[in-house]
Amino acid sequence: MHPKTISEKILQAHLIDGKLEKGSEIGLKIDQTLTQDATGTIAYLQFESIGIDRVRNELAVSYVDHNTLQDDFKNPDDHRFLRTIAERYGIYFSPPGNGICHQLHLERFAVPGKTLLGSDSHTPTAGGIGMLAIGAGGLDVACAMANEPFYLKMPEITEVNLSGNLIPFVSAKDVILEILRTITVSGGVGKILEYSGDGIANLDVPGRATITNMGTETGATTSIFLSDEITRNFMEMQNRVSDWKNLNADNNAYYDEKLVINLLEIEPNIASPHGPDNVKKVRDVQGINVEQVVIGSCTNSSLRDLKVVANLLKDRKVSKDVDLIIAPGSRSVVEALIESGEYSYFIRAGARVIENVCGPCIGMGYAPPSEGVSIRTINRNFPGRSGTKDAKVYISGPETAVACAITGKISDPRDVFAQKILKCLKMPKSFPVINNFINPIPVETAKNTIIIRGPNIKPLPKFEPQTGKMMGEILIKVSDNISTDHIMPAGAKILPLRSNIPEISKYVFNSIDAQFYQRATEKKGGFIVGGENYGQGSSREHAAIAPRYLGIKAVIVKSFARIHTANLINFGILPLMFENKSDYDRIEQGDIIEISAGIDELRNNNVIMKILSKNFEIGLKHNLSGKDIEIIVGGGKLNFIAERLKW
Ligand code: MIC
Ligand code: SF4
Repeated sequence: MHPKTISEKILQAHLIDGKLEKGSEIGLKIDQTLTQDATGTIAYLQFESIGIDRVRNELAVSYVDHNTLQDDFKNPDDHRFLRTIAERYGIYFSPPGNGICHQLHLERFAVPGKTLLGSDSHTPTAGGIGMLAIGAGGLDVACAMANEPFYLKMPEITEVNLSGNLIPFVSAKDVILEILRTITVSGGVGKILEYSGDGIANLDVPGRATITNMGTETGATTSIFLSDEITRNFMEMQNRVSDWKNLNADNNAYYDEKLVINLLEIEPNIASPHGPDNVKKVRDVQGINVEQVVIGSCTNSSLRDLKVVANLLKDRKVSKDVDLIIAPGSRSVVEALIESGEYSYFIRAGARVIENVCGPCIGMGYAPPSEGVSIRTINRNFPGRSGTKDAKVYISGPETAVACAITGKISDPRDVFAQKILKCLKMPKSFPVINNFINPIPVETAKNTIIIRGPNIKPLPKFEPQTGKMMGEILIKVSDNISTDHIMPAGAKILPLRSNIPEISKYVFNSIDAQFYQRATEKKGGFIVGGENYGQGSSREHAAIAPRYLGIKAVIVKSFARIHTANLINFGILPLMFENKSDYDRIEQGDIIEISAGIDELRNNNVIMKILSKNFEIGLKHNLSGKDIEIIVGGGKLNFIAERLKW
């Protein structure tokens, strides 16, 4: 037996199908699942259509944290649907206001050595505790709840070696921003980032979770830390030390690649508009006027982070030019801050403390002013995501965010605060555990639960197979790093339509091309052309279902992000790539094309695209497994699973 990495140990223990050989397809047993409301409504409709009586995996949790504004019936109807369907099928339910899914999962459920599949791209947050946690589309999570294996290509494993100590006012967020600067938003695609080195001892579990959370922005399949005494202390604080186990890589374990980071060299970092890898040293952009600061999100809303924020705000005032908004990660975090008296430091400083939700991170209110500069401790600053198209959103750690809130300018915290503030930070011995979850009820009672559906919850559309000879127009040609926020925008206006595919489809590509919906409808569908890393960002399967609903047959790009590719496959859209990337320059929006993609062409990976309007042809390729081809040829994964489980 060769020495193993942490990832290999967990993968091996959960392997149902395939071999742990780089690039080959593996099927994994999934222990735990999580959903959040914005992806959950469709995921549970899909689960329901699978037709089993109760969830079959170890633990399934449904969180409500995204769509929490209730300015009409839509969101509360969705919440009620989610509560009743959770009761019906044996799922833990976390009502709105309880907290942000990833923060809560880390506090209450994450277990070292187990697997977690979540319908949210930041599911790898639980990697901070030593869990193999992967983000996926809702349909894949629905299948995992039915105990179906989760399939993926065996990732490469990259060792990220952290050495040395962090300097004061530099924390986990600055570390992951440094990694993003180094490897960019596509540097992690097809990889697991596994952390090692003596520098890990500097990082508590929330800090590790900040790093694994934002590993998602590198495109990585997941990120993971070991489980050690620090993990044990965290779990003890959470009153669930019995879930702890020791987990580490074997000596001399083999990694495909190694990245070395000396923590001592890291300074306060900030990602500038409009991408999480556009990272600069705070010192290099200091002095820019700031109008809004947002502290929170699944990246930086832990007790550790908010204690730092509270103590930096103590006896100070937020600048009159700045709106400071704080969204804590959970009720327990708030309770601990109330118990210690630190909560009042927010209030006295003039901060607006809002509900324990995603809120501003996903544009659910709290949009910045026109052309405003907003400093946020979130993980994504794609254009328009904040709700204000021309806002300039920067991403920083909590220390820098507070420095900016106080001075009204982008400022390095080392210049604003005295070191002694951080030295007097004290973590409580135990965490006030507030369990406001609604627990599963026995199966016999659960069977009688009536699932309540409001008028906004529309049935899932049925899709017919679309392969063979496909003809149509290139409806849009986009550039590199197009995110799912570009394809299917979120925000307070569009998010409430997540359970209504016909309605939400009207907003596909809305932020970059307001005519797209009309064009796609008039032409009865067609094709999308894109550049590198197409579909980066979220797990939202709506970025595939809605284009599919509009008749998109194939997406042809230079390269794809992982979760979006899986979602395209699940909904029967062909994810194709240029054999020769320079062919991207030879085609334009409006070109009429024909693609021959019958089962044989797909199996032989020999797909030809004819540009009929210009009279030339080019070669395309794909990364589809045999099973993916079957799914696409059958019209999508729901049809495939129906066949497999013989409904
Ligand atoms: C995000 O941060 O973009 C979201 C909103 O949490 C998404 C999920 C969604 O679109 O519902 C994600 O990260 O997967
Ligand atoms: Fe919520 Fe933002 Fe985290 Fe997505 S990234 S789960 S919107 S807090």
